[in-house]
Amino acid sequence: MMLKNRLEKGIHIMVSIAKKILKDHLVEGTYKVGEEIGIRIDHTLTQDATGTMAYLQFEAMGLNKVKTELSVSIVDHNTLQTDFKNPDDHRYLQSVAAKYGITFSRPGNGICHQIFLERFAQPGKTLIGSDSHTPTAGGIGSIAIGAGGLDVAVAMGGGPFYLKTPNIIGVKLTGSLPNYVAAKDIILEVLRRISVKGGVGKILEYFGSGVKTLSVPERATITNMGAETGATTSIFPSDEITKEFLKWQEREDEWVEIPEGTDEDYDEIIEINLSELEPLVAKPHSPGSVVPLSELYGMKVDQVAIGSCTNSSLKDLLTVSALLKGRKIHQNTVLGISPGSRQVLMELAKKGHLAEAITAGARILESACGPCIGMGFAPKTDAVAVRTFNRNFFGRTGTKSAQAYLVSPEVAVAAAIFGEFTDPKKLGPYPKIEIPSSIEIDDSMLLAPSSHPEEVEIIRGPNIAPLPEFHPLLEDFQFKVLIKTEDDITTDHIMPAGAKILPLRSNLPEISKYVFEQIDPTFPNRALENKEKGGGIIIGGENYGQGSSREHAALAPMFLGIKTVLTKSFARIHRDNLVNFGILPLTFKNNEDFDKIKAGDILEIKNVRNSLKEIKPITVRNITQNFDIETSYDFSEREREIIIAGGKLSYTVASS
Ligand code: MIC
Ligand code: SF4
Repeated sequence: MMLKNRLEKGIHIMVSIAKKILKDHLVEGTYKVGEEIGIRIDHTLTQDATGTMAYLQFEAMGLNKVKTELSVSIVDHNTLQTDFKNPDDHRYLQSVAAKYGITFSRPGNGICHQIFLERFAQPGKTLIGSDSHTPTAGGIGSIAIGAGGLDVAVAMGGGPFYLKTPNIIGVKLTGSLPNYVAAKDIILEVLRRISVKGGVGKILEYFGSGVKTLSVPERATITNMGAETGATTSIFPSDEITKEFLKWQEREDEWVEIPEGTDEDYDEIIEINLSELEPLVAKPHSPGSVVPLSELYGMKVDQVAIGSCTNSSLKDLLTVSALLKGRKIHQNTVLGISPGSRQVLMELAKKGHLAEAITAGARILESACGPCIGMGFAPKTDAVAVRTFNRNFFGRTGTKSAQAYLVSPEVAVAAAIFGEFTDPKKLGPYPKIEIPSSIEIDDSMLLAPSSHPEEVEIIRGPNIAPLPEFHPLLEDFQFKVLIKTEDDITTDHIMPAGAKILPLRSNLPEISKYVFEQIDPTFPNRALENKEKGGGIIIGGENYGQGSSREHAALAPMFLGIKTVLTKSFARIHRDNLVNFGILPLTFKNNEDFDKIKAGDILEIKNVRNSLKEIKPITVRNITQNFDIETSYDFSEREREIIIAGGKLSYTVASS
């Protein structure tokens, strides 16, 4: 019986929500923790920075139309438009959407996750998106997972999405948030407890009496930043509050009830009493370096940025305006606000709230990702930058020497007014925020697909370079250790973003010149020199590739001749992206071998295709130092075939 029918019949099934939805969408495999399953995908989401590559890959699959219930393409990352590159990409995306049955959100309409939550997300559905913060839609009760663009392209073509059956962690919320403590502090508390690796292989599912105290956008703040724990996704139940939100968005008919689980439904439980929480801050350069705000009181703040897909809902920005009203920001602090969507921006503008923020000295930035991804509003040298965003990775602001701290909107406003970290209670009694009972819904920036797709021509500007060639895995190869990294290397280290590099996302040869820019700018040239001599290997520590879903962090190294990445452990999406592009992700069996390997060593792997086919161990020989390195892998049969074929595109085209 379909979940919807069961729910309509009012049968309460005592299993976790995530498990219910996953099982309901199961098309391959057996639902058993750790085993690979394939699930049917109802909705897909792309943004422009990963979208161009995803649609080039979709085009290469040779289909006429997407096969999903709903596919949406949103332009929000590359909106600086310092030259032709961004607008060329936008036109390409618009034409692809019109031709292949995809709804297109024009630049200026807002940040993909905020728009998707407002206008599209539905409880009980499955969504994959080519952005790691896709779990934002978990705030409405959908299973929403971030993935590489190629996985999204395959799902648009009707293929299942594969994942390891996750453990379901119940996050039990009790009590209610004190004034000046926000939803952001709940997810910072989760990060404080489980760190940036604690969610790997898990789904965080929220339940308990505290859930009822949180609105959908607040729940979405939590599921959004759950990505920083490495979790597969995060999810909330769908209840009366969800129904109210959907009604507010004039989508009440899309509501289904999904009752919350109980203690018995979870593999593990984390309990958080909201009444005991205090304002928290994630210190540089990790969302997991969480400390109480009070530890930082008195530290001078140079820049405050409010917005991003984590904290720019109407509720957030009404709170910000109410706190700024009648005040002026500190003369040594700059404040930028980027509203999450055009819907939010229009509401603030029409009711005069924007004026309150502008009068206080705020600079209103475009409704887009903007400073979150280093697209403008970079802080000054050595700045302390206080942001309501979800990531503070090294260099991400656009200024290498800046120190970025992640906080709630309330703490951000206090920092902007007083010019230092301080107790937000100094702003006076907590304002009473009235969310208007109805708002204007204007979908005119959403373009429906063409009703005459055969007449639509795909428009490609000079920035759109063709896809590279993919080669099957060789049986034996030798390669050089080109870099050896520390733990927790992020995709921002591997393939940085920002105003200079992000516009090159559709042009692999160009963007690959910036691989490892943040930590070793000599890497691309050294890799290219070595490419013809057999290629290179990257040696990584724990949690290698955490953060973004950007497949360029795999594609660009592949273009530079990287054949293998050998680490202590991987972050989920990056590992999957390596597989998708035919790079062999291996892990050390003994971490002492990590210590022995040196940059510049020549390594060798023999009989690798055969070993993969027969699931035999793969031994890497260090020729330079004359020792063997035992490695591990946990590929499914499908993944082994993909790697051998030289990546998922060759594999998918060959098997369709
Ligand atoms: C991010 O927040 O790091 C990004 C930019 O949104 C990425 C996607 C990308 O790199 O294009 C993400 O979260 O996946
Ligand atoms: Fe955009 Fe930042 Fe959200 Fe990524 S985290 S989608 S860059 S707002």
